[in-house]
Amino acid sequence: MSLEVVTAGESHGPALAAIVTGLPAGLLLDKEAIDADLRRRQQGYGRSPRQKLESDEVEVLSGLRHGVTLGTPLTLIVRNRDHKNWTWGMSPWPPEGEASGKGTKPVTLPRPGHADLAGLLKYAHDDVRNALERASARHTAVHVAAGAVAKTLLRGLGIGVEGRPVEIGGETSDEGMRYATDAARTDRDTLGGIVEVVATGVSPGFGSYAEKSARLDARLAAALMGIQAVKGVEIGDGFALARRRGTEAHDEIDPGLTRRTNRAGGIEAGISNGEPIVVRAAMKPLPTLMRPLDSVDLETGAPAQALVERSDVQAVEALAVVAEAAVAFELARAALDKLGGDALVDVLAAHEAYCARIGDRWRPRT
Ligand code: EPS
Repeated sequence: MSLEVVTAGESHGPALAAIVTGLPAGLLLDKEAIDADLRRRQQGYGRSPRQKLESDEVEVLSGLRHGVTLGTPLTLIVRNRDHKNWTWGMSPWPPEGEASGKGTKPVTLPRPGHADLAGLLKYAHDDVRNALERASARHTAVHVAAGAVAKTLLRGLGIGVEGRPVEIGGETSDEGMRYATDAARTDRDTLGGIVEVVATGVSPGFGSYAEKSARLDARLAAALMGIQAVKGVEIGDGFALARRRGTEAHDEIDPGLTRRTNRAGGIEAGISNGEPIVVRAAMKPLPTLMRPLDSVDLETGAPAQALVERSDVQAVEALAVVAEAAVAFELARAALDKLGGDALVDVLAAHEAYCARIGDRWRPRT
């Protein structure tokens, strides 16, 4: 059984949920470590006032007993504290009593760049809210919880995964990123940026060229493109490779099987090659704008300005945590595809035997 996750939940609904299947039994989880990643995702310099309302914390409904996985589906829940302001507007059942709180009036002003218009047309909704609630990046919270579980498994295999912002609003220094965020806030505008995720300690041989769906680079790209607002992904030197000659583009192999460079970003032919895995994701500026773009009022068909709501100035630091979780989840999936095992002890034994076969230098250093 492959490692998989499905999630559910609306941004202002009662809760977000993730069901993770295919985890081996015997993995010791640490609630504090999962909550620490949830907190990291909420921090960041450009976050919206919404983050003052939320203090994300994981709850587990199944698949875990006394902190140890059972090898059965693991259900993770993160509650939306803001739901208390939307109990009428986001009531799962027909609401009772007078309309009160938020979300009581239909949204008819689609924001360019958000799911609003295409989602409304696709699902035959008459309230944009029915599209935007699920399209919102809010549910990245449960993906981060699932990623924290994946990181626990990876740590046992000697693999570390870390994400960080490398560019915000075109600026690459810490100070420049803050300055750009402040300037955009003053101008009541939003920014995008680029994050980088590096995974170290990955043995060669994760992923496969046998099928395109098994290629590790394809899976990482899909996982990262699946995150809200991501418009580009590159692996290793990525797009820059296209502008180089072959003699300047590849990573020469030394007798000890080490590489002098890592232009491939640790993946050749869809398989990890033992070098650090390096991936980057590009995020567009957030589409909820305080200075709205031109749109149309779907109720009247007349030209109008798009919906104005509270928004983050930028969420690139949050994306770094979400991208880290996505990469960790895909690496854990590739590791379990390679090593199998219903129980963690079997996974670890298979990894040990595999590392012994390909050479001692690949043994995890934990
Ligand atoms: C989001 C809009 C904002 C963000 C939200 C993602 O939410 P709201 O509409 O409630 O102000 O704050 O992100 C989160 C709530 C979060 O926890 O990351 C969107 O439209 O994608």
